[in-house]
Amino acid sequence: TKAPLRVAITGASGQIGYQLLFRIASGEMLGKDQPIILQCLELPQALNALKGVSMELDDCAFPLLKGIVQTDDPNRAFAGADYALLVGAKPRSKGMERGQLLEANAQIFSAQGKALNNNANRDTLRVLVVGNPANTNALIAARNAPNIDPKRFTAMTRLDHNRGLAQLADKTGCGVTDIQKFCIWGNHSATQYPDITHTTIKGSPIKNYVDDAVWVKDNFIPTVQQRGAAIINARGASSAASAASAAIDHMRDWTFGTNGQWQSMGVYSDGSYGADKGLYFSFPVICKNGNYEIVQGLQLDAFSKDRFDVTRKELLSEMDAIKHLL
Ligand code: NAX
Repeated sequence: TKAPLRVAITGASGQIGYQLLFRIASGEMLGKDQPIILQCLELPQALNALKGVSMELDDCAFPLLKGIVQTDDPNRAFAGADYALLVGAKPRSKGMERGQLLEANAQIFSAQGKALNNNANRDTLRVLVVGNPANTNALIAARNAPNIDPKRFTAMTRLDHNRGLAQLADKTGCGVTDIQKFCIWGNHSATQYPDITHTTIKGSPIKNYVDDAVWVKDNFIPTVQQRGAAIINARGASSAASAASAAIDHMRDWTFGTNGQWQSMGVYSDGSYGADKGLYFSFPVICKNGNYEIVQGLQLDAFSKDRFDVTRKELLSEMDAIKHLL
């Protein structure tokens, strides 16, 4: 039998945490034969709620769950961590400006980056930042962890990717697994660029199924970009189960591979396609042997280049707003 892996989750008693913990504990992220220890971080005022969640986890009698740590100390939560899902973040409060939101989160993620650096299992660690602004939070955490390879930090755009697949499946009447070579470029925000220019369906170019540039520009792209807001309007709360599902997909694929298929991940930019080196930027990636690689050699048309630049500039401006903390 395998030794347990340590999975740290911040914001563990929040809405996404409540959807995430049970699926991780049941083996959906790391496999049905992989024992795990959950290491949950929460704010002091949420520790009581976390205790309740932990009681429910006990009550599921998950065979793979070998322990639950409940703490408000990042050093304890990240001790020996093999995986870290950074979900907890400061939400935008009324009247708060964008710069203030970036700053408040930069404080949280710089502290967590340091705690990861000092406590996590640096050689195996995989970090996924879910808490918004996810890409810039990943940048700050990574910069504050000088002894960890920056490629071990990632930001979540898999929910955006999955949203795009669902829209395309609906439009074409095909299954989501028939759709390949779709990707999200850039920031997890309304400037993200969901790109179908390379997409195939059942192996043939998507234009054989959807040949409607107006639908792509005026319907598909804004629907994917604005999906988070549409969920809030309908549900009265932000996406939680779908976000947790995407986080599981991201970590599972990073670990076990994508069989040559593209997925989207916010990763450390090596300068590919002109995305400034060092930004955490969503690219099409292929995962293999426990690593990911940015898909190379794609041609971006003029429309794609414009969209790419908008989201790239937004990420640069986010970095600029918190540069004093880097
Ligand atoms: P909730 O407010 O329900 O839960 C957040 C939890 O984090 C709370 O329990 C809070 O006590 C805790 N927390 C806050 N600061 C913390 C800190 N410094 N250390 C440890 N815990 C802390 O939010 P939820 O709906 O779960 O969303 C969590 C984050 O995910 C938000 O930032 C949200 O914007 C972001 N999202 C990101 C998505 C993505 O695709 N990247 C999609 C879904 C989601 O909107």
